[in-house]
Order: sequence, then C-alpha cells, then structure tokens
Amino acid sequence: MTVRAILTAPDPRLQAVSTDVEQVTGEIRALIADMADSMYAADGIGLAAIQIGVAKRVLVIDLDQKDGKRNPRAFINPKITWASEETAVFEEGCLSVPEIWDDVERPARIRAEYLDENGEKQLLEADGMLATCLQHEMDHLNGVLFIDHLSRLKRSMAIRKLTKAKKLAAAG
Ligand code: K1U
Ligand code: ZN
Repeated sequence: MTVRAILTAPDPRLQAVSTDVEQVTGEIRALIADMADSMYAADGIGLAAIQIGVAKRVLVIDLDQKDGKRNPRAFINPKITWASEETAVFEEGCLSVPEIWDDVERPARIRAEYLDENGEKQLLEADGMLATCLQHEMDHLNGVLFIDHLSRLKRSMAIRKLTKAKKLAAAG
C-alpha cells in the first residue's frame, strides 16, 4: 500500500466537509489501507481521509501500538449518538498541525455508530483517549481542527507559526 502526503494547516482543503461513503467497496478498503500506512509512517494514533486530501467520511485509529504491533480500526460514516455532559481535558496534537500541542476540553464519554471495513453497522461507547481521538478525527470530517477549539489568540498564533514554517520550507 502507499504512504500518502499529509496536508498541513492552513491548507484550505482541511476545511472541507467530507461526504458520506455510499458503499464500502474495495476502493474504500484500499483508501483505509493507505490511511493506516500514512498514519504509522507519521507516528500518529489517528487519521481522517481529508488529511490525505480525500473528502470522504472515513477515519482510522490505533491506540494500541506497542512493540511494533499494529491494529488499525476503521470508522466509516461515524456519528456521535450521545455525548456526556461531563467533560475531560486532554492535550491534543495533530499531524496536520505539526509541532503544536494544547489542552482541549470535550465530552468525556460518547456513544457512536459507524460502519466497519465490511460495511457492517457497529455501536461503540468510548471514554478516555479513544473518546478524545474519535471526536478529534470526527471534527476533521467537518473541516474543524483542534486549534479551532482554542482561544482566538492561541489559534492565530498557531496559524502564524504554521504559515511561517511553510514559507521557510518552500524557500528551502
Ligand atoms: O492528525 C491526527 O488527527 C492524528 C492525531 C490524533 C490525536 C492525538 C492526540 C489527541 C487527539 C488526537 C495524532 O496522532 S498526533 C501524534 C500523536 O498523537 C503521537 C505521536 C507520537 C507519539 C505519541 C502520540
Ligand atoms: Zn488531527
């Protein structure tokens, strides 16, 4: 499979609202394999399809990467069906927002439904890092980055830093 380039902010494609997958075909399974390869190559724990430029509602997560073992989970057309009033704060990072980490407050527990790689409907209740990571990745499907949850000042500082880094990289 293929390691694909990951888009970085402020690339406008990251603001796209992704569309539902109509049928889980071999093409979607190939996309999921490329996403998993791209996530592992970048040392990530999650990835949404839009981060490799594909505006489909597909994400992969692997929170159990230990001793080189890989167990990517694919979530197709994921929907949050319930979110707790209780919130939790985790420090978040993003492969599309390199070198920036900050605390984000989100619902502590969620219930979600999604299709798996075989097109079967699955239900999930999540807390802890899985709940955070799922919400972070599902935000990507709606064109939202974790820095959009920060104060206006922190967000504009982050965008300025990312823009400067891109200019420096382009200048060689
Ligand atoms: O870009 C992404 O959406 C993936 C992102 C997922 C995430 C991380 C932390 C909180 C919420 C969501 C990442 O994988 S960032 C990289 C990362 O988490 C990591 C990298 C190396 C070691 C440990 C963690
Ligand atoms: Zn992200």
